Amino acid sequence: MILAITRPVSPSIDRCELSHLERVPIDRARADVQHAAYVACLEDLGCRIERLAREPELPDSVFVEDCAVVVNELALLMRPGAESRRAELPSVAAALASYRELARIEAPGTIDGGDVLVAGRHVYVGATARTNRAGYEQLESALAPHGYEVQSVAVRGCLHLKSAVTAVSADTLLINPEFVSPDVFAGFELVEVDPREPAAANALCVGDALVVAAAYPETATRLEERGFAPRRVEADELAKAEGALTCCSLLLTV
Ligand code: CIR
Repeated sequence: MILAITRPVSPSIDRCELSHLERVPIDRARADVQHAAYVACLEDLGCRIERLAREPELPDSVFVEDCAVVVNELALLMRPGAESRRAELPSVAAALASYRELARIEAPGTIDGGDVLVAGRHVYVGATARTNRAGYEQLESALAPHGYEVQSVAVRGCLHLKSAVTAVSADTLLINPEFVSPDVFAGFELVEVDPREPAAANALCVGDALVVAAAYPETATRLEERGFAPRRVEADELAKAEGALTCCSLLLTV
């Protein structure tokens, strides 16, 4: 069974961190509706949902993915690159402690979960403004003993590695080649986003199912042409906070 840890949208989301987007007003009610539909989709796909308490003072706290990387062997708590986000960790750690042994990235390391793509035994780590070398090295030390091959990846023009590339099945990645070099991912089948939809590379794999953002129909068509049957969810209000689909949950097999 897949457990999905989620957290409702903070009422202070308007004060979220932004790196590559202009700040525009976020319609809280609409963001709530979209988030609820996202959670309902996960439930419909068979996930058990564990909802963390809303965090009124933590603007980005809906994006729980950035707080941890969870593999079968352990949960590794991140140390987010944005200081405003570090207070999100304790509640995520408390939830994960029931299911996994915990380990932590310590200062001076910084790393956001959005920068860590786990694809089988391969772990790709974005070198971004949020993730530094010390964070990368600590993650490698934590995961390599469990048989994971960890690799640092250059990323340009977007917030996180998973803004640029995500797994859509065990052997296929969805990628925007403008943001990350396809050459890095030798051995994987690649589906490129439609060039008119640069933000479309973030899709969420839930077991054998695939969830994509409704805002990127051309990329969804490309996936369908390659034999995928993606479900669409509306997430454009959350996208104004620079968050996408993987960011809104932590998925773990329990
Ligand atoms: C931030 O800048 O940290 C948030 N506004 C967005 C985080 C999105 N998370 C993700 O892509 N994993």
